[in-house]
Amino acid sequence: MAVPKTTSANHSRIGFLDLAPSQGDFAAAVIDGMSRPQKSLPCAFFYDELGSALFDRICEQPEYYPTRTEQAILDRVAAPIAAMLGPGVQLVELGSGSSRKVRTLLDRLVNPLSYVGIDISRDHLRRSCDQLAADYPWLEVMALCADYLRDVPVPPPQAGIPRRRVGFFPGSTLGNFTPAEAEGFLARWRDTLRFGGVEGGGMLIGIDLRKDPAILEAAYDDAAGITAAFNLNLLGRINRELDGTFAPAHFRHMALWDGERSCVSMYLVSRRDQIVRAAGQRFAILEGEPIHTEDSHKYSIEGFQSLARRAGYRPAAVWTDPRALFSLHWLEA
Ligand code: AVI
Repeated sequence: MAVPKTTSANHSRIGFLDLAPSQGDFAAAVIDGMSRPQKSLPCAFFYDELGSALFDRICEQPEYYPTRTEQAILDRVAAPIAAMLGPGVQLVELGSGSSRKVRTLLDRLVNPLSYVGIDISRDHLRRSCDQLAADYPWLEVMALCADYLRDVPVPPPQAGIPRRRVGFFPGSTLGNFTPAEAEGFLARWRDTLRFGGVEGGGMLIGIDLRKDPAILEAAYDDAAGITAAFNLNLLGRINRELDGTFAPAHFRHMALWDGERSCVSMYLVSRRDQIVRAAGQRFAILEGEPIHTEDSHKYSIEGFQSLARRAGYRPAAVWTDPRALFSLHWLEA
């Protein structure tokens, strides 16, 4: 973990706190994953500068329905949500990325006290929080570069004690954890959302729903090849940052629906027998051998609400779209 640094950007109401994982964590994860019988690379490392930009392009692909569907739900229900939350909220966005969807909420919330954007991709985070602070000059904005899977010390607003702390976790990113990890993660964040005994906190979270496997597999293997480029960029990142010798052309992208585990799994499949070096190690990879890179779990509404209950929340409201592709949940902490 890097030494925390707090700096103020050019905007008077924006702060920056750097708790980003170190390069050593990336190297250790690559060595560990590539040494397993079923090789794997952790999806948290997709999001370097290029990976974050590719993810933004995935969200615009016609096959990738989650982003626009969740945005449409938010457009419809942001006003009632804002009325329910009331004034004085500290809004904490997990994996804030380009901080687009949160604007729909910020436009409706009554005098929110502060916004904290947490993301692992430092420059992307800084740029989007700078832009947010410029567009919402009355708002206290904190950019927190951190891995929100770990314990993140969320600073209270400078402006005083919030009436409630609200976690905003859109995009069904929770689906990238196993259900057990998701439960543990929600339980840990529950403590953060109930900080200092402040009542009324909760999590507003987007969850992708189970559906026709053909729709799901297409969403993770778009015709324009953007998801393939996003997946292959993980190898490019290893080359750039860990002295890797991966030839991305020697791998192909694959996305498969696994009905039993209720997830779409992504792999990079080797096109030939090859020896690859990375982080000072050699790895032998066989033709046809898959390197697992990501699982994206899909839930039923009831299945997700049970998981949230086990994590200590009270599922208080859920909104969905007319085709029931996606769901947005309000979980009381
Ligand atoms: C960030 N996360 C929710 C995306 C998903 O749908 O699982 C990541 C992604 N992977 C491929 N396409 C999008």
